[in-house]
Amino acid sequence: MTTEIVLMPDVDGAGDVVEYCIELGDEITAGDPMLVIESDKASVEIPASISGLVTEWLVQIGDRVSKDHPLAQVKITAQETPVHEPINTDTQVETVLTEKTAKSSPAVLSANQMPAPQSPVSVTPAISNSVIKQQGSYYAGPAVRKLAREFSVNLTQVNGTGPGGRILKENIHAYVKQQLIKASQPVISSAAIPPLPKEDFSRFGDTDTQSLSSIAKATSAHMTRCWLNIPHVTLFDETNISDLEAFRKTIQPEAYGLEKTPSILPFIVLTIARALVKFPRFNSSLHPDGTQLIYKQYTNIGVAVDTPAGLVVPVIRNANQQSVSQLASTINALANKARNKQLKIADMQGGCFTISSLGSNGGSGFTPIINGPEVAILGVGKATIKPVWDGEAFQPGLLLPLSLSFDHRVINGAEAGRFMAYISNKLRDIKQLLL
Ligand code: CAO
Repeated sequence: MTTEIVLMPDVDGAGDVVEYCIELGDEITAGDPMLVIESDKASVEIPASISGLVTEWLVQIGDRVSKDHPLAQVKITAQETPVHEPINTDTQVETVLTEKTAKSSPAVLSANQMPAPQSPVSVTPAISNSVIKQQGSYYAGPAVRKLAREFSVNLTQVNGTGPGGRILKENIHAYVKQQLIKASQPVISSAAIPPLPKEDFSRFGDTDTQSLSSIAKATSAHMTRCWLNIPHVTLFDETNISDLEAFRKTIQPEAYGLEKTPSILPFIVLTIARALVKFPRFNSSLHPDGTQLIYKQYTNIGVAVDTPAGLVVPVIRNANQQSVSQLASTINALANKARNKQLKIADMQGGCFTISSLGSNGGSGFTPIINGPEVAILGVGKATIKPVWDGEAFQPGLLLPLSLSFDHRVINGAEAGRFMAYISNKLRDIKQLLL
């Protein structure tokens, strides 16, 4: 029996040993991966050039190695003289480019970069066919890659929970399980959306991963569906609510059985309810086959409520038939139920139009996502005092920013403009709204 030394082949520069693919004493066959090295460009599996028993590692994890560095001692177990495996151009040595390299010129390792086998020591055969993963990078050992190949799993899609984000076998199992569950569920989006690249944030500092609440998960899936399925257009306006605000301040809440003065919101809800009657297209939904509009004969308005568990949208029934004080009381009751997690599914169903008011928090405008299958949503920003031209001079006015997102399959810009003008005028002239 003879002993031979396996040398590092030419892999286009030096790299660090990051993983042994086999144990000491293991029997290897020429072509089997022996270890993985990682350079600033790629992770590369180094295959054995000869068959035999690995008796000693000549490198440690973390060692920097370059061409001709001794890697391992191998005892040749076969009777005959060892035969160095010829270069097999079909052998795949997986090379995983880092993002840095992928963005610049990909360094494809080719057969003609490799040295010819030498005697008496063995040199790993040429790395003949590099497989370049262009969508993000990953780290995975050979056994994991083999398992991934068996399941036809694209490793760039798998979250690695091992050290430094390395992909483990259990990550593959979890991924396959997740895909099977997904396949048994209805398809969420009609388009094939390329995934965002995965990032290992721990490379840049400490991280803390927390699960989303069930409300947040549901919101995430619903918002994604709405965003992907509905062609949104958003129209902006500002309306002078100085009179409304002055009137609001005169309201004695006790006189109406209210705990506190109604905010601007019930006035906006009432305005929208009236607008839905005047502009019935805004109170419709597109039939799923896209050929019919379903007009609703009721004015149920959803109000987005921010709660510690996430965003929920309880629905005010027949808002057009309620007074401002009734609406104030209804909104208050629903918001309290929402914050105390007491809303029932039915409280959040049957809406025709949604209002998302960020006003008390701040922000001069935003583009709200339509709460499909509704066809429009009103975003309300924070009212601020601004100069308003009255025809002769600038006067201070309390201006309320409004943003109306509409489904452009159902509503065109001119209709949206008329809808916006209507609600702007009603909110500006409080008498018109209340009479
Ligand atoms: N500009 C300036 N002030 C405003 C305002 C606006 N647009 N909207 C409300 N305010 C004022 C109110 O008038 C009230 O003033 P007073 O104390 O003088 O009466 C004060 O801000 C507090 O209002 P509020 O927030 O308690 O009540 P609301 O009726 O305006 O809103 C609710 C109720 C439930 C909608 C709100 O608490 C909430 O959860 N908003 C968040 C909605 C959200 O997150 N939307 C985002 C969806 S997209 O992620």
